[in-house]
Amino acid sequence: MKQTWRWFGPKDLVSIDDTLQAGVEGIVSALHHVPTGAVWTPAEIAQRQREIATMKDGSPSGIAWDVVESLPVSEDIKKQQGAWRDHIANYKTSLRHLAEAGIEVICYNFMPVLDWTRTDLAWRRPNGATCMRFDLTDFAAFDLHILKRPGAEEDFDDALRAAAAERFAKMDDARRDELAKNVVFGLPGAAESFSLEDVRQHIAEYASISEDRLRAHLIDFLSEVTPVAEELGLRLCCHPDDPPVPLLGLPRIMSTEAHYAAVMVAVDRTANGITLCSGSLGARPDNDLPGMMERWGSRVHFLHLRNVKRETTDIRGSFFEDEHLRGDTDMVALLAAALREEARRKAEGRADWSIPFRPDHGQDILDDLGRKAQPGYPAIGRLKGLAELRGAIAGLQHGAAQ
Ligand code: CS2
Ligand code: MN
Repeated sequence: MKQTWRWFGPKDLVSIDDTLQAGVEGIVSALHHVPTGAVWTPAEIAQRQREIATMKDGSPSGIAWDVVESLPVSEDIKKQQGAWRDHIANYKTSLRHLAEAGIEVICYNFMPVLDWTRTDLAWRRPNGATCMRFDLTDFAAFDLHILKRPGAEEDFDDALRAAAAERFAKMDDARRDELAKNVVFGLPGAAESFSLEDVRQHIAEYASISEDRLRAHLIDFLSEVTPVAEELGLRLCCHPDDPPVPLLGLPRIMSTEAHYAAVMVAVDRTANGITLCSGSLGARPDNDLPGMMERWGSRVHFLHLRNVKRETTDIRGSFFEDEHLRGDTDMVALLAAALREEARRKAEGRADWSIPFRPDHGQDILDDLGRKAQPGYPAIGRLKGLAELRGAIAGLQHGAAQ
């Protein structure tokens, strides 16, 4: 398995030099500054490749841009409105340019409006570390009393509505502002400028889009771009919904194994693949991550290894981002399934036998506390996660060799 690391570009507080000391073998990056829907030009792609290939003192880093995360899918494509056909044409052009640059793995997601959603970006653990957390009562308080979304009452039962009202009443203004900022933070582009009115507007535009319709739009998109990806030798991989439940009245279609199965079967080509994110899917007790890897491994082109601790047994509940080998996902079993998949691919002679993975998020620990890196992306917590995963892989491989 190839040990990769997400790098946000030259503005990232964690440098390429840092990643080398973490033992990273490849980089996951994106052209975050290019507006969604526009073409990624060969010049922009080449520039990012040079940035990754070079250390601060100008010497070669020896690592390359292996995975694109994300080549984003526009809201117009998701809704099939406005410029969606142009955006699909541009997506194909960007794929061509990426293939010409030698990049093969392309991650994207199909979450309407939102990317990931949390209520706390720095929730204190008993040992002083901080992590990201999703608290369902806080989230309901946001939806019902801060966003005041029409129809929100129907999403929560009596007990949860009462708990949310009580929680909201006890929050001071600072926490109310912070909660709104945290929830909105995971919206693409939201860090700059997203008012609550903007959020309401974006949500309202999905009023007539059911889950089935959104799924049909994803399948239409994939029917267009997968053959192009295949011809170019690329592998597309869809990241799951995070958390994997409907939120804010928006349809969600990539939250479970059944959701993935429907889309994998509808466009049944290897180039139409999966980003198996154990941190996202693991927030639901009915998602069996090692089993999904076993059953769908041949279509998994990228792994996000992160662990969450669920705080209830409900399908939709509170959770926090735990250390990589703690939490509710059996990470060693998931790694073992991934190694078995690699062995199968090798036996079949597949050129893509090596599956890239990244430690996904990490907790803030040691000197990263208060350092204000991108939430979820501190240097040391991810380094620790990667080191633990590397150790588990070495143990499994050693065991297999006995
Ligand atoms: C990532 C996602 O930071 C994260 O949680 O796993 O934001 C991911 O990059 C996108 O959803 C992929 O399109
Ligand atoms: Mn992920």
